[in-house]
Amino acid sequence: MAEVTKEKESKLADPIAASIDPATQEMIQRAHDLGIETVFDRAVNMKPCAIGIQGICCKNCAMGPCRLPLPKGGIIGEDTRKGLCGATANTIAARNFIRMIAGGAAAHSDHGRGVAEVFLSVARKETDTYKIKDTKKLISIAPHLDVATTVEVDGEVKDRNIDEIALEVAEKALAEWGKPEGTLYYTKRAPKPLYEKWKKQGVLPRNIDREICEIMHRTHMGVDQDYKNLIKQGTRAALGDGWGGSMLATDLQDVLFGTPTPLQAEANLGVMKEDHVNIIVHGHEPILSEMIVATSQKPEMIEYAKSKGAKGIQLGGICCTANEIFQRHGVPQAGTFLQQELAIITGACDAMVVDIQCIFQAVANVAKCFHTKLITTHPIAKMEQNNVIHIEFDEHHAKEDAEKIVRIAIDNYQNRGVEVMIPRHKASSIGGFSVESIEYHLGGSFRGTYYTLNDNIINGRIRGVAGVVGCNNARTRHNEAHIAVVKELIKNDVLVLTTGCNGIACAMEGLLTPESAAVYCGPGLAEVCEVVGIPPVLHMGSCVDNSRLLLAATEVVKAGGLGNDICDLPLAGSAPEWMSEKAISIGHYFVASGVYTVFGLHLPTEGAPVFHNYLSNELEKIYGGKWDLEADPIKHAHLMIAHIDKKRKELGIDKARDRVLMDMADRQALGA
Ligand code: SF4
Ligand code: MSK
Repeated sequence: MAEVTKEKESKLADPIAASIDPATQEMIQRAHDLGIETVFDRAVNMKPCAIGIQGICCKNCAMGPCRLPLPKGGIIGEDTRKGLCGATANTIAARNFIRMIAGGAAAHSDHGRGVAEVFLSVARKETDTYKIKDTKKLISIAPHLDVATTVEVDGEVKDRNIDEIALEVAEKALAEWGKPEGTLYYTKRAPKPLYEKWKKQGVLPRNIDREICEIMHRTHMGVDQDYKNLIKQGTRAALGDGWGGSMLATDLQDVLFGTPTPLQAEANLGVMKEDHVNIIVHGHEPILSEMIVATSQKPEMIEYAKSKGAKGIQLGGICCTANEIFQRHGVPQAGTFLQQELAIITGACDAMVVDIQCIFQAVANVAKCFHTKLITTHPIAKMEQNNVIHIEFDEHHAKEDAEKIVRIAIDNYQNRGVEVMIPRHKASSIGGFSVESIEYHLGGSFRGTYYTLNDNIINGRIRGVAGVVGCNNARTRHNEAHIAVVKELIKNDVLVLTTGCNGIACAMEGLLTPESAAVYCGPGLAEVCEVVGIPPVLHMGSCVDNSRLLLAATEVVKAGGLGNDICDLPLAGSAPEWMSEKAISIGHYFVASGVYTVFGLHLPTEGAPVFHNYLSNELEKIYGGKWDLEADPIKHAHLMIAHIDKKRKELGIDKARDRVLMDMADRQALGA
């Protein structure tokens, strides 16, 4: 007789252990009270695979999966582990790692392709739904795609017709995904020494799609068996993301929807309003969210909402859609990646509208417990559950689609149950620091450079700059590492640039306000923030907008006084709570651009010590940047600070900082 196994009893997550955020804790408790399971509970009940987490499980052919656990006590002598085909742990970990890069680069770049296609439609005047909003940005990016912005007529140089520029930019940009010859245009935007390194190493991306495709080929059973050669292709694909697909996505979005400038908003689940129709927009592409924002602000829609008994329409964003509509419209950020189910559990979410990336399939199950309409909108991202509505969104019918979606939400307002519980917690925030607006705030428009920023780095008030980015991960306490790393950095006078869910976490913690500088910063950074009127943490947008960080670093190099290349700068990168393949692609293009990059949690390379060492030590000799790993947030921040100090020393500016940090008593003693 077959043995009957008793189903294991599910445990519930401890709300306090699961998150540092009080709104999240309240909602986890409410989920328990209502008997609704969330990601926090699933994380308690399902442990990750100990071999997979170290990157040493291969399932690239049907002779596997081949699992190569590290022997107890580590490798002593020769590493003899092999898969059935003979693949070593290094080969397997490198193949898995670059497949993650391929996944991440594909996600960013396919998003970018979608934007480029809409841009081409606009340039061809096939749609009037979207328009070119920022012609100044269009003219600024055109030369980087080899598109002329002037013409010579009868010996006289004149401005070229803007429609012609737009069309040529659109065609050249879209061709970057599949051009048969040459290399990506935007790689030439990098500092020259960096570009030359890439050229010498043979890692200049040929086109965006090809590098991703080649990863899938090389990692197929029995192709590339050399971890160094594999990571070289990973580098080429990651650069095709950072300096290709993502950078094009950011630029073309700015041209279509406007380059962000600082705006004020609020963040956390408390931005939802009980007496309003609440629409949560979740995912990544502003093509959708821009239209939802515009539609929900139309007077006839607000009137329609009032006719149903609501006082108005409240939009809120989750994940990078939150960052996109925050930085361009000041729409509040309802939460990070790990709060998506919780927004529905408030009972006040009348519709959740999703497109692509970072969307839990579980939101459909949670929505079943409430009146919430869950609407998928993208042809490549559907859900199998029968309570999900699919309204395909395309640029030719975008207005009608957006109106249909907003009406569904309004009509649903009256179907709410009695049990609405919106946490009261929210914080004020300022975001929208594009490369251009930082230049304006820190450099002054007349100078048009990052001069003031460099000056303050050289004189030591600002110790250095850190890019802190990335996701939440249910394997660690929600937002704890994000906030601890950022606070430790600003306490030590490191200016933080943030994107993605780290940006939302910082907003929820009140770190995106100029006032937070006096509370959390060291004296040098606090002084700069006070004088210039900026927050110590500058919100630079969504995941694709990590490309803004690359260009900001390039501007710092150009402004002078801090070396000739990104790897010379007192700069470090971090993803304290990463989870997505996109984070690996971002991490790797930062490393290959010369940035010392520290990840939290773990890296899926630890089971292959030789390959892991190659990423953490050897890559630096080639590109100037390297990977590091530290789960403890304070140690994590101090690794970054140590790197920044090392770079200050190499630049000969370490003494300046000692002078700035002398307190008044020291100065008086010196003067005596
Ligand atoms: Fe195993 Fe090699 Fe097949 Fe991977 S490719 S599953 S290591 S036999
Ligand atoms: S949304 S990729 S959880 S940052 Fe871009 Fe957040 Fe990470 Fe998704």
